[in-house]
Amino acid sequence: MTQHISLTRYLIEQQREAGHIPAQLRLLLEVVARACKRISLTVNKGALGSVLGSAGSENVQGEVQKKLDIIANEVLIDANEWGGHLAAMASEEMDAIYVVPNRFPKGEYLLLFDPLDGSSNIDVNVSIGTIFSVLKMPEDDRGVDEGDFLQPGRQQVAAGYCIYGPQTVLVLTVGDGVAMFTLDREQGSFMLTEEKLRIPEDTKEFAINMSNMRHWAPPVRRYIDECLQGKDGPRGKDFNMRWVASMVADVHRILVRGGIFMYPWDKREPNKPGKLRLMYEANPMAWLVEQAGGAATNGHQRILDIQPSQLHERVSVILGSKNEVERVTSYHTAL
Ligand code: P6P
Repeated sequence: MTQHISLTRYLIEQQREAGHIPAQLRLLLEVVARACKRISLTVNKGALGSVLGSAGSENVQGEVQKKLDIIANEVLIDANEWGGHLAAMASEEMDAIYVVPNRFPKGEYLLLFDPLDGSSNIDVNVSIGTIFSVLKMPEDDRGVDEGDFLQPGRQQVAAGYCIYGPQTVLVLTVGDGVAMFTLDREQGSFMLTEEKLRIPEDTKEFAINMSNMRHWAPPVRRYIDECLQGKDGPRGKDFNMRWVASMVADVHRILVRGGIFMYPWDKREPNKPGKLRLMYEANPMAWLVEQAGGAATNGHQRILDIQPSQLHERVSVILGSKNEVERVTSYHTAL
């Protein structure tokens, strides 16, 4: 039987041997993983835990909050605020940043998260997940403010997600490739089940919400039309389509077997660059995908090079198999 090492041992080896992560970052990632375990247990209760349904409130995005959105957010705040490795946190569910209270020591990292992405799927028992991103505090002696978070995604020091599906799987990069850890509920530990993941550079599978087709810009329309023409069309092969409407689930599939995920700008809300958020959805997913040999752009530039101007800003997302992402991007830049 294959021996699986624990997340703890993997992180200690990343710290000790690969020199990729300092002790404070290792401790932070252990705490985030423990928080994800708690969220997984709560999500798995479903209707038995009276955690389903709407919370009767809206988040900063003007979206109806589910009870589990708020619970997951509180679990992450409570788990991370006292450890001494963070200066502040930012969440999709909170308008302003959360500065670590003065009663706790402050550290040198910033943690950003979407505590429960895909929450429209919670009540129908479809996979959802927590997405997280870690940045370093800029070197200066002034206090922490929102501006400290506004760093391009290439500055991330760790990124990952935890998918709550048939298995609970933590997917992580610290800049040394992508590793997957499956939760062993008997031990209560995340165990390494995949590492050095590679996304195939080509694919026959695309993920996009087809109901928005009439609203897309021409380059996206051209790409999907060509896929739909199949082997008799310019691509010379048939394509399959998947859309879970849970970014964590769609990206996990792409990390495991390839594909292209697109949530592009569309003319429904032309002033918004896209639906997904740059800082705590697109950036962590883009780094994971690039670390696995894929690509991630907004149609015009590498997502990880985008200089943020607002904490909750949105972005058009095209990510996955490298050759497909480059094709879609070339259709945009050819205009
Ligand atoms: P639509 C979930 O609400 C989310 O933010 C992503 O996880 C997902 O990819 C997207 O929105 C789904 O959006 O418009 O298809 O419901």
